[in-house]
Amino acid sequence: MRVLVAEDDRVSRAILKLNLEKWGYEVVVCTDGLQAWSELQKPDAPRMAILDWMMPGMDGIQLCQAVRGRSEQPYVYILLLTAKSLKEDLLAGLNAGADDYLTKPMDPHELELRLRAGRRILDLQSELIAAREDLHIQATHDSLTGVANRRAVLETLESEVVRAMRQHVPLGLILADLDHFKSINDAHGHAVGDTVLREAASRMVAALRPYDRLGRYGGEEFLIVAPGCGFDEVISVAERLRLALLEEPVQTRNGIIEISASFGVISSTQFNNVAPEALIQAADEALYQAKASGRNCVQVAGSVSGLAGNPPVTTSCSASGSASIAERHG
Ligand code: GH3
Ligand code: MG
Repeated sequence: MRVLVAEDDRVSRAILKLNLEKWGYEVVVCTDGLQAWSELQKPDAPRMAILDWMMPGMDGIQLCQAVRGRSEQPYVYILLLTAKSLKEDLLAGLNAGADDYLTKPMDPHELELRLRAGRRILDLQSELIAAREDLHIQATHDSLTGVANRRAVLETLESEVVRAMRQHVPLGLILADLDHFKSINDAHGHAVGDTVLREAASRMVAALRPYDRLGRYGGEEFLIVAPGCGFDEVISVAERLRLALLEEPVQTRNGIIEISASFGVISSTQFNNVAPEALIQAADEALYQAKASGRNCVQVAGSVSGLAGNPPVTTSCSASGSASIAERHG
């Protein structure tokens, strides 16, 4: 573990450094408060700091206050070191944000034990943060495919609809459903079906831009929110996804399996002030039409209340592709 030492007295600084290195710490030495503040602002700053109270530039109390005044930074465990021993001084130090306090002349053994206690607190805090992040991932991601889950992608849709309306930029929405997926499960078993689902999700994510969001909407159905996509762009994104699934069969433990999907798409350029639910419904109806027109194709939504009124459009339907998929999966 790295420890920052801020101490203007040369002898005390040398003793501290020597002891800390003996106990296995990597030491970042600073000779005044300003230098310490600059070190503590670096992205990989030490998470433990031993600060002398009286220093030129910025004193230990000011440093404590500056560190605690930051938000969204990893917690820094601060131990104040001072010749002051009055109770008011101790309280002022703790009030400024110090975690612990040691009076000079310091007892090296006591410092070692206090630093150990500080490390326990930092370790606990890291575990808590990791557990919280883990819970957040579980709550927002689909455990099978690793993509956003239904709730998370719907939240993205809601916020992107608001943003699109406020900034007067288009927003694309795509509903994708794997074709004849049930027959893959029936022919090869559920585990192979899971492999296909994972691969399909991963190929679609790879074919999207970083700021598009794909989520698992249902069993073998995916919802894609594509910010900035007008009518033509959302069709071409869906077409890219369609080809990403089609271009190569999926490798499974039961051999290779060819897959395809059908797509219902809608763009905000087609509507005025329409609720996310209405958009999904329109994309869902388009998806239904894509299935009805032979699958393995992209269908644009044509009728939703509030739509500016583009006629239904079927694009890139691959009749031969869908026929062969239909044959393969019965
Ligand atoms: P269509 O082309 O009309 O969409 O036909 P389909 O067979 O894809 O659709 P259908 O709704 O008949 O079947 C979907 C299947 O997806 C049924 C369900 O058991 C399966 N499924 C849903 N979730 C999972 C999952 O997590 N893993 C696996 N292996 N299968 C799943
Ligand atoms: Mg399906």
